[in-house]
Amino acid sequence: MKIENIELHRVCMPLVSPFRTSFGTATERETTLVRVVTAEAEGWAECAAEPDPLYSSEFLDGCDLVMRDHLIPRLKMLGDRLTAEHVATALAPVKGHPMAKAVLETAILDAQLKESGVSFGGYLGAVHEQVPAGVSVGIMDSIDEMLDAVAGYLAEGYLRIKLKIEPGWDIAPVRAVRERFGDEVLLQVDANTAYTLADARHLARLDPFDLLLVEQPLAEDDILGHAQLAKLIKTPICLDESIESARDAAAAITLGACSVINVKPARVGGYLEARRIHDVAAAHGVPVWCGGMLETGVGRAANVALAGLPNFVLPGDTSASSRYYSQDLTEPFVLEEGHLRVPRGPGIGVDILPDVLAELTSSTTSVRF
Ligand code: NPG
Repeated sequence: MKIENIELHRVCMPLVSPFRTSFGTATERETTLVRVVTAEAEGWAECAAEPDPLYSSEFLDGCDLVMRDHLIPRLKMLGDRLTAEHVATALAPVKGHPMAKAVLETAILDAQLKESGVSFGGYLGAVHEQVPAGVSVGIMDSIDEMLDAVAGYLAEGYLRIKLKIEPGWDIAPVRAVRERFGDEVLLQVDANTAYTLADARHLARLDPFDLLLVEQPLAEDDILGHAQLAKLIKTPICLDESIESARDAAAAITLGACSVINVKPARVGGYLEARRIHDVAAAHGVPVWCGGMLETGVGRAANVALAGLPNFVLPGDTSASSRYYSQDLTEPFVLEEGHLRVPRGPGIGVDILPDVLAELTSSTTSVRF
């Protein structure tokens, strides 16, 4: 494939409500959209990194810099041999930076699939036309406020609730949701690394609430700690931040550190590695689900396609556009009886709305090939 040009568009989107996790509160979502222009098509993807390196070591300005000065020059060296399948190998000498690598690979894959008329779902091996949608509920100022939010999401049709937790906001919100909405609601919690193994006895107090899983309770590099914790609590442990590759997934499963995996393509360097994690987990009988990073319609489209693969058996953080944005960058993803439809058009299968993009863009950088 012959690339003519790669552009980086910095955009900032207001969130419909503040989103608080154990590592901070977001009121807007800033991202870099990558546009890859070829003779016959253009591919789009969005960077999942946040402005500050709090979820992981990557951050948005760092991603832009590493793309411009280190990653894109290596892609240029491939010339016409450049395809999405060659991107990871070409970029491997650059250590780390999975989110920066992922956005480039994804934009190139989008352009490539648009050239050949194949959808993301078709390329990745999706077997479902629609996927069940869960919703992630941030930490709030009061239990009542949180219960109102959960009531609203359940009324909209969301099929699974994920509560963000941290020390001081864990047992009480879970108990309150169970008391108000009953045992039938699919419920899970996400700690974003906020606990240590010394909290095992406290985390065991979640056991009676029949949660689907507790996500990333301990530090990302504490695989052994998760394996030990798994012996001390009954709630299944799901890993997110700890899993950056299929090799990580195989190791964590083998060591008993997790029995569920949250697959976020951005965290693992792209959709090709995400699919390998899906395959490794499936081979071990470990279910996976698709995580989210507050994506606009651009990133959501590709995530929904991935979530159509057979071992994505739990509802993902694949919410409707309206969960985060009153105006999305694409036609909005909408809930249909608790599901999102997997786009069927070529590539990611959704188009950017040019007027919205223009309004939200603060800067554009162009690199000629
Ligand atoms: O629905 O897109 C979504 C967000 C789901 O809670 C969510 N994401 O830790 O998984 C997470 C969290 C997150 C958001 C992480 C933004 C990093 C950035």
